[in-house]
Amino acid sequence: MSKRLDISRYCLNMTSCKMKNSSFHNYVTVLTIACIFLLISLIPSSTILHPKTAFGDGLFQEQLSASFEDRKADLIIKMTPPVVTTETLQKQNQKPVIQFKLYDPATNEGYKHVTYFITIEKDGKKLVSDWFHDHKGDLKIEMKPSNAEQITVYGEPDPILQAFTGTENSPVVATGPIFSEGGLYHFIVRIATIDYDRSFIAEDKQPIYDGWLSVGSTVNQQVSLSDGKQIPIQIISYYDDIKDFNFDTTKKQIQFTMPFNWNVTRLEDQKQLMVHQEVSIPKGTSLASQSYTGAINGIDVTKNLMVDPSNSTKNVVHFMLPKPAVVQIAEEVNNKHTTASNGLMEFSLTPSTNATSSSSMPKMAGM
Ligand SMILES: [Cu+2]
Repeated sequence: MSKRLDISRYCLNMTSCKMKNSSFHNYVTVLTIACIFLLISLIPSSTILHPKTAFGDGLFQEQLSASFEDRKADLIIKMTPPVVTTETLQKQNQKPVIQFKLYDPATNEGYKHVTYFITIEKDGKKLVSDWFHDHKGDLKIEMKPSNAEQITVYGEPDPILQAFTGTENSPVVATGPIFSEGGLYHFIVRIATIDYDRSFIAEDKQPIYDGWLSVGSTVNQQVSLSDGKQIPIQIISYYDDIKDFNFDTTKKQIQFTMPFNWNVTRLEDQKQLMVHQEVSIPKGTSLASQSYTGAINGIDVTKNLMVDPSNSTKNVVHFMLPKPAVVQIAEEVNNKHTTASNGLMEFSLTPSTNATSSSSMPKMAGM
């Protein structure tokens, strides 16, 4: 096993090689979000047996398309397990595995001897930037968050390519301050070889893929109800860390904020944008309800709430805001001139007396 701390010398190539953002990538990304949203809206009428998995996640899989020379190549970036949060990482000692699989979409055949140059960023900061190779074209990197100061990558070094390779039993490992914070992780993947270890694709033709995976940030709070009862509230944010949790006893309103840049141009330029928050409220309490009203910076977002009653002990209320909804809210927030400048998305959630206000999943047999 070898160990390398620094970014390989090849990263010079990376900076000189401009990222290509083809409109096709945009299209696929938008389509992916649309599909996730569609899937969630279809769940009540479908027979999916485990709605929890579809509901509980942030972004855990991306399917990206590109072509090089006259061939098409799709890349799947997939996180296992799909639900990873700061709490499950700590309490269940999760070690999420990120899979990078390159294949021909026409035949579904995987490409072999794939060399990947992978950059992982969070909030624009580069965490990993290195070469990897997998003879079967199915690379797996295990994320092991730790308190170490730097991120280190471990794997078998490929003698020809100076790239990390893994085996079935011992995948490549990235350890250190990676996946230890909640939020979106940005994966930029460039493919350098395909078919044979030494068959390099010309540098200006190497396909580049852009994908995002999210780690949920968990907050646990106790709130005191007016009847004196103390109940636990859990919030999982798949976009950024939660701050300023507050409970307004008289209004029965849960309030919290999240850092957010309201610049509309920035949001429109962002390929992947989905604000997803989950609030778990114990059943059998005065906060439990069939439906809820929600707001973001004072703007009503009740139509973007989904209540999942399938858990026997708690209702899980989801704020699900795809890009068009976020952009629309940002435009309104900016027009008010007051709340955009503090750089916060301010959420509020109140049990509703009007039973039709937010969509609620019907109870499913056996759930
Ligand atoms: Cu190979």
